[in-house]
Amino acid sequence: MCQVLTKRQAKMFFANQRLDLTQPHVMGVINVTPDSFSDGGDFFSSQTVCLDAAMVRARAMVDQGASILDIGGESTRPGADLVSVQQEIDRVIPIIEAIKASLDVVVSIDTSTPEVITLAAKAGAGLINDVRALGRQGALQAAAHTKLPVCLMHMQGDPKTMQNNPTYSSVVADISDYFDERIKQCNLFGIPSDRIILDPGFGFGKTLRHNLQLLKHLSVLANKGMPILVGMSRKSMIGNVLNRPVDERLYGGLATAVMAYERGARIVRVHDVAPTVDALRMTHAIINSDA
Ligand code: 8Y7
Repeated sequence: MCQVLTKRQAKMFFANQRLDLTQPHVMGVINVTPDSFSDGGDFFSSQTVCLDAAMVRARAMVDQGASILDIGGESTRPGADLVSVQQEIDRVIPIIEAIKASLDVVVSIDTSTPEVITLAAKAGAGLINDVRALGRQGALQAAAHTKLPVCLMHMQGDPKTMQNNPTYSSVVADISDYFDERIKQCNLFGIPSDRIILDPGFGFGKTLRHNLQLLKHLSVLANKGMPILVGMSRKSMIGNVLNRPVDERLYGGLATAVMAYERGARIVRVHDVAPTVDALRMTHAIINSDA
């Protein structure tokens, strides 16, 4: 079991909300894209976002125990269409505003775009979740200016080509080195380490073997002392092991969530909130029992 966060690191402020990261937290995925991998188009009708449908999903996830909702307007699936900055803004800002107006939950903005980072923070977002680890021009400055926590995710290559024969000398050590470099950059631009969350980026430029190795040895990354976030829900690493289509990966996904939590992850990004909350509450009770 990993208890790697100090008391100070265990409490993190997400805009006006504080989360105790000694406990497991479930982040529910709300994709406002027409083309995301496992839930694209749920809230779209003739290319327009359906705010009401997205809010029904958001409310259900909060009722089921999600403490964070991750709002994304740009699909990072291999080969997905590029969206313009304005399109991304039009997709995500109304839903952030609607959630903040009626639900008690941390809103995470899944974006790499500096303009979206700035506007999402103004609309009430409490976390910046960037699969490009603030690597786009201007993203570090924009994120620093918001004073919000950031999740730095590792990706090898870019979404179009990342699954073409990804290679590492050692996947865990390489990603650890990558994080050290990105943390240094964040610090230089005014994002202190106590506002940084790390995510190894399951499925982003990784073979099945790399993904399994990363999960098995996740505690190496957790030992850096920063909170770890993981996203494996419905991903092909589950599909490839179990030979199951995307809508039959829940049970496999629960196994990954439990193992990640036991190895130090504190935020688990999922599509299926209720079952994951139960699995992690149960795991937490066992780990913290004095028997
Ligand atoms: C992740 C993510 C996606 C992940 C973080 C999908 C936006 C692909 N995956 N963000 N986003 N971590 N932090 O299948 O693993 O959900 S999109």
